[in-house]
Amino acid sequence: MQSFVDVFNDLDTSQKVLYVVGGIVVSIVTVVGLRRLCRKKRKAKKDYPRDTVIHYQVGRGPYAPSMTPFAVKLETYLRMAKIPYQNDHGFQPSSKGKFTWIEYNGQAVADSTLCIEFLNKKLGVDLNKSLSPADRGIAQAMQAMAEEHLYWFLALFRCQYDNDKSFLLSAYKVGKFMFWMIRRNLKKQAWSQGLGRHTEEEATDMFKKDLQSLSDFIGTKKFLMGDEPCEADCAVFGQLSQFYWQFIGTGHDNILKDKYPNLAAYCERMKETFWPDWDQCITHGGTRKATK
Ligand SMILES: N[C@@H](CCC(=O)N[C@@H](CS)C(=O)NCC(=O)O)C(=O)O
Repeated sequence: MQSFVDVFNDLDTSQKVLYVVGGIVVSIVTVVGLRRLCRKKRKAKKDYPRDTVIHYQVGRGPYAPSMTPFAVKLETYLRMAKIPYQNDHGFQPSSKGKFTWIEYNGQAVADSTLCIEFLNKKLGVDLNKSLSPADRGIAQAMQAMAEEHLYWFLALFRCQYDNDKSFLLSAYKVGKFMFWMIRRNLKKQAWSQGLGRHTEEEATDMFKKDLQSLSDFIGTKKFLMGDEPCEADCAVFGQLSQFYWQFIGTGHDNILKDKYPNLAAYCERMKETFWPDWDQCITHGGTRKATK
């Protein structure tokens, strides 16, 4: 019996080209078809009530409501703005490939900041209405530092530095291969962002400078911009929640409590104000006490 290679070799050039092109077309159609099928399956969601935000996020975290600071941010915003919402926990990322995201009356929105902008417009929410234009500017700058700079040190301590990873492995609730993939991806992102190219010592100094700036700026204020919380508090709290409650195994587990007590107090205040059900929103079932 002739093998496929023999049959192929017996063909003339034009037939070979036809075979190869045909093979490529069939492969592309199969891949596209399978992807469409999977997408259709992903869209077959539950029948959610109208006028309720569906917040898609990964599962709860052990000591804070999520391991993802952006999910803590978005959920805190939904609570601060008193918007009805339901969580849908799973590993389905947004159309931009990230967590966290929302759906509102069938409309999907990716990126926590764009979700907030969308809801502000749709529902006429303005959590910054008591701020002057200058204060809005400062709040925006603080949010950008927390999310676009401070966040990367969380990423680096989680994916790059040689710390005890046992907490992370159990907190992510994924297998060892997936854990390796997540960390590898994060490491690549930190490298592209730039902060991942510094030594651990250099990065740790920068990390502490961010915390010091936040600490100096908040001072004795109750919230970021004064007595009343504003939108940027959601983002700042989202990030700080990770350093305060879920920085375990990094060698800086209690950094907020020990070095920046006003930031620790701020985290506690945000938790008390917006998360009365905190203990039901964490998998450990009780607030972590500082360890020495
Ligand atoms: N700017 C985005 C950032 C979201 C983000 O970076 N999420 C991380 C988890 S903390 C993520 O989904 N990473 C997965 C990936 O990048 O593949 C937002 O505000 O939603």
